[in-house]
Amino acid sequence: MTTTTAPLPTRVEHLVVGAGFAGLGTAIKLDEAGRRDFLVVDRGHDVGGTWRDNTYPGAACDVPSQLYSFSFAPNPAWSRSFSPQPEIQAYLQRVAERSGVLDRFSFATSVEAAAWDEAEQAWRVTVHRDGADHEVLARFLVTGSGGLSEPKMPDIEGIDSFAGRVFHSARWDHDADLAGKRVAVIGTGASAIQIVPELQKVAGRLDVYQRTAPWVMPRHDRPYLGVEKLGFRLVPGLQKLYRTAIYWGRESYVPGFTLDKRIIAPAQKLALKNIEKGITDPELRAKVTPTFDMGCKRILISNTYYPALAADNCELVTDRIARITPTGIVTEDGTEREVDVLVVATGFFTTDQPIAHHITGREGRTLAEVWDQRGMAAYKGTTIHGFPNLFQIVGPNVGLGHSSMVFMIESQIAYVLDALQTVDEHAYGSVEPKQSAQDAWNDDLHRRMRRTVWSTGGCASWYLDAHGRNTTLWPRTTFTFRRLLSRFDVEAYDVTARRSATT
Ligand code: N01
Repeated sequence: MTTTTAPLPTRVEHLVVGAGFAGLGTAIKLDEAGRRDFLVVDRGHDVGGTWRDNTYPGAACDVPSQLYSFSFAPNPAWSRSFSPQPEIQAYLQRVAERSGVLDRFSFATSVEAAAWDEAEQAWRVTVHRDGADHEVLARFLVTGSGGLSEPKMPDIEGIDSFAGRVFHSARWDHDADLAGKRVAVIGTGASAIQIVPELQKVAGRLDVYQRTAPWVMPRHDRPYLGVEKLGFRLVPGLQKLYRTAIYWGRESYVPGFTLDKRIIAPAQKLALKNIEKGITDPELRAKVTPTFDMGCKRILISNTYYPALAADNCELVTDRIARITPTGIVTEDGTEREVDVLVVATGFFTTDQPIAHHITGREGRTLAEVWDQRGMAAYKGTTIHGFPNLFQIVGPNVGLGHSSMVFMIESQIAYVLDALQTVDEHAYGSVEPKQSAQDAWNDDLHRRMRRTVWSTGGCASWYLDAHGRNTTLWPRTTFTFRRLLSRFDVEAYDVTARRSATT
């Protein structure tokens, strides 16, 4: 437990929202650059972000461990090729403690509002802590609050009337007694397929409510051998080598994969084999066979999901849910299945980011209002026209379906640091991307997007917004992203001169 609660200043140079990979990485790099006047706020009680919040049984990363760490803080302690959640959380706690930045972290602190103050050339931010609001004036606002941080409960009739325990996968109720109980899981996404095999082992009966069958590939996970772990510890270059090899392996096929059905077909065959291996019943096999192109939704990996569904105490329910009663779930065919505990693994608010409702830009409109009209959009996924001195880590179209977000986050942090240095060198008061630069960036993105499996694959996914536009994923390689963000391109920005040096 790393909790510290810094005093809340009235003025600060940089205010960072969130203490996950994005916020923690930003704090460390600000500190390293000598920009020590920062405050990181997080509504939780520890660092870790999504890895702090998702503590459900079976929670693990589906990206190889070697990629899932900061490049500047390699982790020779990974126990296996795909790390379980407690290891990632412990890693982030260790990095935070060793980096010496925690004295500027304020936990249990939520951002209520942030409004651009033109006269001050700063963000007037209202944060809530210890039952009271505090105002902090910050020249730069960096949000690292994450695209998968706000759980989405399903809008199912009667859910509030359920008399047993009900909770979202990202807010696991560890006091819920599941042993021998009748448990239901709604959803079959990345979270659910990790939860189901664990619940199947302990529940008396388990009903899994599937709306859309996902593609599930085999999970090539294994514990690291003693000799590998020793190698990681003694030869830092070895870990780098693993990391680079995995990167290149992934990056070399991904752009083609998203565009070319001939490349998708062999992968689908592998996944169909995974079904055959895990399930013998032809009826169940048919139910779990996806009806859209692989990649259209996030590709899942598991060796235990299908065998769990095939177990005697498990039922895969594919009839649509009609309503929830105090005692169970009624499907559209009229069947009611009684249940003691209801686990809702229905995902997150992704294209309607809650933080966007709290940030008010130069023209007095919130980010949510601007995005509501035009769709979620930023320049280089990081800066937004109308919102000076605001930097979003993991902003629009920065997400990945295939590789490590940590690489993307580090690319953005480097861009932000370069921007801050440019601002200092030229004594700018504010920087804000030109509308034309932002539009050109997004036009290009969405032109590329039209040909990808995310648009043509025949599915509805959380990658798409209400207008059917993919505003969450990056459609090119991660290396291209890094190259495009390798320098703060001030020519794409409107700048103002600094009026006062008081903030
Ligand atoms: O959420 P999801 P998730 N009635 O949105 C169903 C990351 N992640 O928490 O497909 C019935 O993917 C919905 O059905 P459908 C990863 O990026 C990473 O599982 O929309 N069902 C779907 O099956 C991932 O993509 C790891 O038809 C309803 C499910 O609920 C992201 O988090 C691990 C419903 C939601 O799936 C989100 O994954 C876990 C309704 N009303 C998660 N509403 C790693 O390993 C929704 N569903 C790194």
